[in-house]
This record gives sequence, structure tokens and C-alpha cells, in this order.
Amino acid sequence: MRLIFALMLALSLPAFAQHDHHAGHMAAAKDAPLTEGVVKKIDAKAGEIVIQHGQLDSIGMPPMTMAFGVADKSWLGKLKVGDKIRFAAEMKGGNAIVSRYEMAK
Ligand SMILES: [Cu+2]
Repeated sequence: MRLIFALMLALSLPAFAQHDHHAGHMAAAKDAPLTEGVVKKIDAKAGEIVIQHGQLDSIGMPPMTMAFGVADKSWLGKLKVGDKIRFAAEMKGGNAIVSRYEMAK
């Protein structure tokens, strides 16, 4: 009985975290789950990429299309409009940036 309770508690924790939109600022970006996104525009001059993104719990954002900075400017030359990615976002200097990404299949 005690074991079952512990198991249920462990299983319920990730679901709880997903539904907490206002906390999560303490979560390390490295550990943030990857969110789906589609590259809509790349502005190399501004160092920005516009992404249509899904729910981003790491920065408390609902799905939308918006501009992000990037942790590594070389990514701007690697990504193309229409690319489907999975990425993690974090706030840096008041701006949302892509902290890491991978190509989605
Ligand atoms: Cu957004």
C-alpha cells in the first residue's frame, strides 16, 4: 500500500509541473522539456528567429508565433524557414532566447 502511494506520487509530479504556468522559472533550462516549433522567419542582422511555438512552460508562455534570440548565432545560418524543430527557451536580459534545439522528424 505504501509502495503504491509512493509510485502514484512519483507519477503525478511531472503532470503537476506541466500545469504550473507561473512557477518554473527556477527550473534549469538544460532540464526543460523540448517544445515543438516551426521556423517562420530568420533575421540574421537582428540575431533573431521567429518561431511558431507550442506551450513553453520554462518561460510561462502559451502557444504563439514570436521572435526569439539565440544562444548561438551560428544557428541562424543553419536553420531555414519551414524547418520543424524541438527547442528549449529561457529568458536572458529580458528577452526570450532559444537555449538549445534539435531538428524534429
Ligand atoms: Cu511566445
